Amino acid sequence: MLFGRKNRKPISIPSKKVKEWKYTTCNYCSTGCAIEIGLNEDNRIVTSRGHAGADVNRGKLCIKGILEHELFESPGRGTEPLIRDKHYDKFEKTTWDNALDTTATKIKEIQEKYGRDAFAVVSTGQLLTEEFYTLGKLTRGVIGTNNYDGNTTLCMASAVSGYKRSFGADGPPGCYGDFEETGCLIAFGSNLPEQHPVIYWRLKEAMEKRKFPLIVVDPRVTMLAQFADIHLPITPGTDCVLINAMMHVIINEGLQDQEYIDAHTQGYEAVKALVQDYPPEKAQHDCGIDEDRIRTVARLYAKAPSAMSIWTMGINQSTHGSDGVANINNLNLITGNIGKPGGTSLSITGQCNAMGTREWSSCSGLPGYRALENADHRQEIADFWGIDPEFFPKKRGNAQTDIFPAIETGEVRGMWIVATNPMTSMANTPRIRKMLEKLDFLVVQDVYEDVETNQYSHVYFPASVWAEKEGCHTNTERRVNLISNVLPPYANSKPDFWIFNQMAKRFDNSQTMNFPDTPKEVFEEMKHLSKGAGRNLDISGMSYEKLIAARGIQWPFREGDEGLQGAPRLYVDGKFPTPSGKANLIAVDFYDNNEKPCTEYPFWLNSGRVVEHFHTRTRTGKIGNCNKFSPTPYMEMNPDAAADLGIAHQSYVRLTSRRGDAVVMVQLTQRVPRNMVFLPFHFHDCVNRLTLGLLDPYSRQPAFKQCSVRIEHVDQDEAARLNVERRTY
Ligand SMILES: Nc1nc2c(c(=O)[nH]1)N[C@H]1C(S)=C(S)[C@@H](COP(=O)(O)OP(=O)(O)OC[C@H]3O[C@@H](n4cnc5c(=O)[nH]c(N)nc54)[C@H](O)[C@@H]3O)O[C@H]1N2
Ligand SMILES: Nc1nc2c(c(=O)[nH]1)N[C@H]1C(S)=C(S)[C@@H](COP(=O)(O)OP(=O)(O)OC[C@H]3O[C@@H](n4cnc5c(=O)[nH]c(N)nc54)[C@H](O)[C@@H]3O)O[C@H]1N2
Ligand code: SF4
Ligand SMILES: [Mo]
Repeated sequence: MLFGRKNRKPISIPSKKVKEWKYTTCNYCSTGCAIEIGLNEDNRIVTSRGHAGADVNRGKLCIKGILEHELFESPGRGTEPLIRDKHYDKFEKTTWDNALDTTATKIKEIQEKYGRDAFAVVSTGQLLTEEFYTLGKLTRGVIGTNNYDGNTTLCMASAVSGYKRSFGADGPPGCYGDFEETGCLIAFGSNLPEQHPVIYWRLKEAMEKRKFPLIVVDPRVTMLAQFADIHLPITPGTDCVLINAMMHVIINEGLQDQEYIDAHTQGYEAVKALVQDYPPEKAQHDCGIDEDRIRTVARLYAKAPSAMSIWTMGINQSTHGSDGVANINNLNLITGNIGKPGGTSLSITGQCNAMGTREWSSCSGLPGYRALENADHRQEIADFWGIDPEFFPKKRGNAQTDIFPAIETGEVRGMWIVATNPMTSMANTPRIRKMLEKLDFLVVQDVYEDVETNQYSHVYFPASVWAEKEGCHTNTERRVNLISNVLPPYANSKPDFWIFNQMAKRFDNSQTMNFPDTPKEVFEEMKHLSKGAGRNLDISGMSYEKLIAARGIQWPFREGDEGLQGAPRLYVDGKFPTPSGKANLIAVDFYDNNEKPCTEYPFWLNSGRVVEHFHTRTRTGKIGNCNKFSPTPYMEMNPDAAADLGIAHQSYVRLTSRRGDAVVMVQLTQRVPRNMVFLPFHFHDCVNRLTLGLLDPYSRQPAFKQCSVRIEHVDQDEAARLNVERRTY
């Protein structure tokens, strides 16, 4: 047989017959990849590709993005509004008018009887920014409840709170371009290759061009840890101890940037005094990293010409989440690594538009990072919306994790859940189930009617998804990008924007207000509200046309700014939006309040994600080429621990915690230490039946990653049957 070029048949890729490519942005994670969707001559979607001209992804997409166009016609999509009188009755199809009228009437009834805050609105990080702004106007300005928050409390709340405490304002100060400039990078509790694959690709490319040390702090040997120069397998929940010990070394060896500290920060003496209690030889016993490692890493970081930290849920989802973020900021401030190329504190955001909701939804305040606590801000927004400022509460209300327990106490009687699935995603779901059952009225607005939370609703609003709508997202590096409307809404689903506008019409006090008909007009309102001297969140120079031309623009981008390039970094001049203009160094002491392994529950329960699935699998569970990689609830377990207990690879076991139990399949792997199991949280009736979810005192974010469980044998046949039965798709 002959080999070689001459005799090789060329591979021919069948043409997809794309007639037109339509521009949009990915709707899963916060990386913010620009996508082109290919339509054939019948206007049907045949393929997708990463946009080669987009700075974020430069032609790349991950498995979720490349298959995202299969969502539009995936099983379980809501086709018509549904209604039922009582729980467990069968849902009946109804008209939009009836669904909206019934909901508006119920909201009014509950508010009249029990007070305005008795009706809660729980939102998400997955709508378009114009939709967030409109929902905020509706909730704050029309319905008027202070029980208004979103799933970002499960996700980014600690980052927001930490940024505000350190710098005086929210907003990640760095950008992906910092990878090209940095001299050292620490990643705390962030598994980029699986959770932000295209950010990881940017990092990897930068490291290939110019080698710099990558240090990964994670109790698991994640994919990122496998690529790291140094992996610090930290004891769960103790990152603050590690950082304090690093600062101890830096300060005691005189490696701090005293000039930067003196010119741009306040509170240094308190931090310096506190970290004296954290010598590495003592800290090692709490954080599980040996003292010499701590010293090596501290010196490496402080001596690098520039150094940066990134983090995700390993930090945020902790009882020390906000403190962890403040402490990462401390580390960067004392080494002069804020606002300079390659020197930054870059929180990697979670959901595609978790930034958009922080900026514009009014969940935690008023639009454009304004605060309910500030009388001038209340007046300004009330004047702009045309309402009485006294209608606004004078301080922020409950976070999502406090709204749900307020159902138990009878303070919250009705709820509108938009684009989130708390029956799977909140901690201790047996308790959440009881809360949902107790509500007098629940309306669920979701793309899928088979979403678990919908089992407890009285009314269901079928929402349109992703590119069936038009509007913006903001990604991890503050880049605003456009989702263009590629397809009409599926069946009789409606864009969330339309639903909010229709609901507003049903309340009297919207009569004097303006609810524009198109997202583009809303964008103009937001631009107007973003203008102002000294405001970083300024988008007044942007337009939909410019966003497409630039494939996304970072804020601030002010009216009159030349070109199409926003600001890559914040705080470059060392001025911070605090009263003194200086950043706050905050002494962060550690206290140990987690549920920890004990004789009865000897394993740490850690949870997180895998690359092929997104969250509660309402979307990726329906895409065959995503779901096939992990269709079954499973856990990672260390082979030595399994041998001790006589547990075989791919067998089923029961996990039990103080809250509940779950049956999962075992995957033996050295990724987890002997005293830990790791569960992807994507599956219903699984990890969150077990979790405790203690709350961070500042951010109210749950510690999803730290509690304890025991492992028991189960009947394999019964478990297999159960596993098949509970697989809804
Ligand atoms: N494929 C995919 N990508 C996603 C998502 C998805 O569902 N699927 N979701 C998006 C969203 S909303 C988010 S928030 C992000 C989350 O992105 P990541 O935070 O990167 O993902 P997780 O797997 O939740 O957690 C990351 C790591 O935290 C570690 N960890 C646990 N406890 C600790 C601790 O005490 N300290 C430290 N340092 N680390 C700890 C875990 O071992 C885990 O490896 O991903 C986004 N991207
Ligand atoms: N144990 C454990 N639990 C966790 C975590 C963990 O790491 N461990 N992570 C937490 C984190 S970081 C997060 S972000 C949460 C996520 O938790 P959820 O927000 O509950 O998860 P999703 O599955 O993304 O739910 C979003 C819902 O919105 C719907 N949807 C999508 N697009 C649209 C739209 O345009 N309009 C409407 N109306 N609906 C839409 C989807 O179908 C889906 O049902 O989970 C948290 N829970
Ligand atoms: S990396 Fe994130 S934004 Fe990019 S294609 Fe994947 S899921 Fe979408
Ligand atoms: Mo998240």
